[in-house]
This record gives sequence, structure tokens and C-alpha cells, in this order.
Amino acid sequence: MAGAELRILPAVAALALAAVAVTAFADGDSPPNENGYEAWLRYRPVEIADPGLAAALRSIHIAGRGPRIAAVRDELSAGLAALLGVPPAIGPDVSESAAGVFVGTRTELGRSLPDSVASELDDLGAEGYVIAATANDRNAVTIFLTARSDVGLVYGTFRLLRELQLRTGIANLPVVESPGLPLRMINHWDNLDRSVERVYGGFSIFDWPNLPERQPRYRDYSRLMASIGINGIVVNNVNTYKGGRLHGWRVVSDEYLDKAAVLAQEFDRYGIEIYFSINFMSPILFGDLDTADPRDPEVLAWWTHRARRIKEKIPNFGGFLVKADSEGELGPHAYDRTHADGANMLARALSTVDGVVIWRAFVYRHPGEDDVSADRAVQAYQQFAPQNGDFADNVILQIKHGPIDFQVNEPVSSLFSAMPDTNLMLELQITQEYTGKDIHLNFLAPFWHRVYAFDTHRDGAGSPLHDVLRPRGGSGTNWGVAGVGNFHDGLNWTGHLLAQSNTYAYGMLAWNPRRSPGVLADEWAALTFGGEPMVSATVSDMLLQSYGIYGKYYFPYGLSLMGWAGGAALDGNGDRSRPDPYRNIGRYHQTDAAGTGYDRTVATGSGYVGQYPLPLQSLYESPDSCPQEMLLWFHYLPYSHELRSGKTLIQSIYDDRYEGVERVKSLRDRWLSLEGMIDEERFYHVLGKLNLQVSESILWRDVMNGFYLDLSGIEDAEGRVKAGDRPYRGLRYGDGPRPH
Ligand code: GCW
Repeated sequence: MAGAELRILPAVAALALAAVAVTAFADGDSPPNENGYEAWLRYRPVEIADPGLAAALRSIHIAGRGPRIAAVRDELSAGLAALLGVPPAIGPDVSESAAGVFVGTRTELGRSLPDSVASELDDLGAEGYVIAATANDRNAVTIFLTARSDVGLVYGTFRLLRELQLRTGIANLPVVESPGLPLRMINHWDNLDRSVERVYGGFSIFDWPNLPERQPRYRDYSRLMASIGINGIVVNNVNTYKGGRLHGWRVVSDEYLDKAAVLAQEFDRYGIEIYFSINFMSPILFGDLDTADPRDPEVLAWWTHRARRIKEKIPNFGGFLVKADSEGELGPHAYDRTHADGANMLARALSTVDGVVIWRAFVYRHPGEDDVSADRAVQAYQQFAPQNGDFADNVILQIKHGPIDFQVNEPVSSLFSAMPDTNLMLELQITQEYTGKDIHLNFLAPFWHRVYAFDTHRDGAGSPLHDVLRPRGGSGTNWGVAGVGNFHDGLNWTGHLLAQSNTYAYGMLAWNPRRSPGVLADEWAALTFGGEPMVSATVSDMLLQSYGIYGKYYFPYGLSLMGWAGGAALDGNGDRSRPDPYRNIGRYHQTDAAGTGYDRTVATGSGYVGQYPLPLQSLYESPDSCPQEMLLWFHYLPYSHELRSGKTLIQSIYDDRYEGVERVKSLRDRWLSLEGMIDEERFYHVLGKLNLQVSESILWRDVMNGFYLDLSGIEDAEGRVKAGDRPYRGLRYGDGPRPH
């Protein structure tokens, strides 16, 4: 196979390589049942129309050795066998045959890689990959999958298999890809007893009591995560102590490291590094020292020893995630030291093993410590902005997308504009603590896409958030995104099957924050339900509408934290998915007889608006220019305030909640229209969730509208919300009947 004879197939010619689906069920029958465990790696049979491509896919040549090459071999062998119906021949030989798929790094493939393909790698980083096809004079097709490192081959392998599943064949060759964000992480809020905080897909995947015993789920989880480009996983909850109720801090003890080593090995096959949430007080908790003061040399020595110990047992150890001086988890403030003092001490310890410290910026004064009327939104900036530039190179500051707490329609945090000399990490919440739990369909990609694109004005106009995570002028790779995961040990991983789409989209956006949410929804629907155009189009449309619908019956115009009902989630935390608007009056919203919202303006409010660069200040300071979906997040307004639609605020609040419920019902109708086209197991599972969503949205509508009537005394102009007819007035979780 000499490079000179080959011509690179251009995109147009490659279109002919498209595959078509094989329908496995007879007309009139529902497709065979599925439980959702395979997620987007289902690999149902496809028919390859082009004989050249079909022949190539049957002959796989993989160069190289090691755990990731073994993973590539396993994925191609199982994936192609399932897609094509015949197991491919797989061998290491890269020199003899003319047709086939040739997989290997540039170094391994050597001279068999045509120059034109090899040169595509020049500008790609370590994780990028190239897929290109060539044909010789006899039309024998050769596909090259190459990269600079074996992890790039893992990503390229999943891409090739995905293209085949999507039946685009390999239409857009050559594919030249590298990730937009260097760190693409999942944070598990999982405790060592397998309970989880704010997660609704079951208990923890990580079965600590039975580790180091291996379970197939560990590998399946690693495959799913690598297939969407995840390269770092924090295996335990950021809350490691919680007043003594949790013992997550033990995860870095020798006993747990032996268990974690098994997870780490599974991750390593797929290029994923393992990270641990640690407790800043560990030297004391472990019983070794009587201080955790970051300026004490013994404390540094203690952490350095721990870091080395971890690295010895776990070569793909990435670093620590730290929640300190936040919600009762102690930190450097206990010793009158700053966040930077604390983070930099850990960073010194970790620099001996090439690790990073991810320090969370989620701080505010603890409830009860002070005046409840203090605005929580201003507090993280007050603590961190003055420390810009104080953090070591291997420290990353992890900032939630909004200044309060993963709220719907919350603005992007002012901190992203204010830390130009600091490595940053965006924190998103994939698990739906505030966005509907495992009940409400809520595809978050359109929202995340807006967050990534948000113009922070850090370096003047045109500074989108995904660019300012990297320090100004910096060339390192210590920055990226973390998503609080929603994958757990339930059969379909996420509780609500359709919630898998959020993890898929999260990974894809971390790889390329510019990808369109519409395309991601289409892709996920096709991968999950097969390529029937009617099914994919309907599911995709449902996903894309869902965030807007949720906003219609949930908190009006960006108000925060009105759902905080008692109730207990599995881990004993309150369940924020039920409405309880009376509870946080004064603290998170200022609703009274005259109006609603929260005044965060410079002129008359908490001054939060003043933390942004000037162009954003002028956008948010006035209700006239403030984006309407976050109007009440920034402003307290009278009920008579006229919105752009010409309606009063109070009437819009009533109308939106009614519209929201109707639109949830129409989501359910859309789903019902797919009966018989989706297997019964998954069809009825999702239908059950949508039925619940209808009743929950009615609860939200009636509690919120009852609350607003109660406080404002203004009746709904349409006559639906009127005095004396307030079924849910003052309702608290557990108090009253569940509406139907
Ligand atoms: O969103 C809040 C959650 C807490 C969580 C905390 C945090 C892990 O309600 O459950 O604790 O934020 O992000 O630290």
C-alpha cells in the first residue's frame, strides 16, 4: 500500500458511503423492548450500501499496545460486529492489505499513513483525531483513523462508530477534530455509603463496600463517558463531612485508595483521570496532626505525603476538588487564611505528582450566621475577585454558571468577567436539582449553549465565556468545565430515560461549545431510538421545547429558590422540586403586596449589577433593557409593571403558568403519537414520567398562582385565579391533595 497511489476521498464522494438502517421488526409490531442501559451506544444493525466501505469495515488493522489500544480494539470489534452483523477481522498488521480501517497514532502507523492525512495532525493537540478515507485505482477503500496519542484514537473510534449509527456513513470526511475545552469533567455528588446528593437515577455507581471487586457497570460507565469526550471524573461528593454525617474525606485513605484503584484502571483504558473531593481538615480528621493550617509546614508535608501515596497506587490520578469555607465544610478561613493560601498549599503538594487543585467558588454566608436579607448573589465575587492572580498555576477556580445556585434563567456569574489571571472551570448541573428532578423533561443544552456563548466582556466586547475560562495570555491546559453528573446505578442510569440526553449534550458541548443544541437533540434522539425520521424529529422537538416550557410554570422570570419544600430526598436533603414560595420571602425574593422580584440594581438594590463590566451593568440595571427571562432576578417590580407584550406582570405570571401546563400536555400528546414506533418498555416508562410532569406542573401552577393572588390581592383577568377559590393557598409539601 504505497501512499502515492492513493487519493483522498472528498466529502461528495464519501456521501456514497452512507449506511442505511436495517429494520429489525415486522410491520405492525412494536420494536423489541429495551431498558435504556445501552444509552447512546446501542449499535443496532445498519446496511452499508457502498461495497467498498463495507469491505473496508470488515478488515481492521490496529497498531500499538497498551490499555487504550485494547479499548479501541474492543470497541471496534463489538461495535462493528453489532452494526454489520459479522465480526470484523482484527489484526495488528498495517503494511500489507490495501483495503481496511487502519488505526494507530502517527508514530505507530509511520510510513503507511499518507502525508496528506498525517499533516492534518500537525495542528491538533494530544486529544485530537483525524478520520480520512482514500481509494486506490481499483476502488478499494482505506480508512485511516489516526491521532497524536492513543486517547485521540479512543475518541476517533467512538466518532467512527457514531457516524455509522447515525447512518451518515462517514459523509463528512476528512473529520479533523480536537476538543475546545481541555478539561471535560463529571463531578459525582456520591457518598461512600452509595447515597447521593441531589441525584435521582439511583444509588452511586461506585459500590465502595464491595470494591475492589469489579463490576461490568464500571467499564460501561467509562465507555459511555469517553464516547462523549469526558476526560476527568471526581468520584465522590464535594461535601465530605457535613457536620460528621458523611465520611467522604476517607476516600484518600489507603483502604479506599485500593478500592479506587480499580475504578481508576477502568477509567484509564478510556483516557479518563480520576479525581477526589477532599476535606481541608483531613490532617486532623485522619488523626495525624492537630492543625490543618495551610501555612504550617507539617500540614504541607502531610498533604505531599498523601499525594505521593495516591499517585503510587493510582497513576492516572488527576487531583483534588475542594469545597472549603462553604456550607459548613471548613477551610482556610478557620486559620484566618485566604482561599488562595489554602488552594496554593494543596497545589504545592500536588505539584509533586503533576496534579491540580480544583477549588470551588461556591461560597456564601451560612444560613443563620447573619442577616437573611443579605444578598447571596454578591458574596462569591466579594471573596474571590480581589484574589485574582493570587492562585498557583495548578489551581483552577470552579465557578457555578450563576451567582446563586444553578437556578433556571439565572444570569451568568459576574466572577467570569473578573478573574482574567486565574484558571477557571465552569460548573454546570446535569442532575436536575432545580430543573425538574427525574420527573420533568428538561433538555438543558439550549441553556448551556447560551451560557458558553455569553459575552462576559472580560477583554472587551466579544469575550464569550468559553474563551475566558483560559487565563488571559495563558497557554496551559488547566481550565475547562465540570458537570454535576446524573448517571447512577438505576437500570437506565438517569431515572428519566430522556435525561440521558443532558449528559450526552453536556459532553458534546464540552468538546465543542459552539455545537448547535438542535443538532445535538437530533443526534441523541437518533442514537437512542433509531433512525425513524418521525421518531427522531418528534423526540428532538420535544427536547428542544422543554426548557422553555419548564420556565413557564416554574419560577417566573428568573426568580430564585421558590421551591424548597421539606420532604426528603434519598440522602436526607430537602427536595427542591416542590413549590414553597412562602418560605424564602426576604431571603431569595422580595415578594409582598405591592410587587415581586429581587432588587439587585446599583441604584436601589443589593448592588450585584455593579459587579459586571459597564456594558453588562447598563444592560441589567434597567428593567427596560434587562432580558425579560431574568427580569425578576434583577428587579423588584410592581404587579402593574407592563411587559414587552403589553400585559401586566401579574397577568403574565398567571397566563404563563396556564400556558406551561397546556404545553406539558402537548408534550405528552407528541409522545403518544409515537405509540407502536418505540418499544413498549421505553414508551410506557417515558409516558409515566410525562403523566407525572403534567400533575406536577398543575401543582406548580396552582401553588404559584395562589401565592400571587394571596399576596397581591389581584385576580386573574381571565377568571381562573380568584378570591375564595384558592385550592392550594399556603400549601407546603405534604400538606394537601395531589392535583390531577
Ligand atoms: O446546589 C446546592 C445543593 C447542595 C450542594 C451545594 C454545592 C453538594 O443544594 O446539595 O452540595 O449546592 O454545590 O456544594
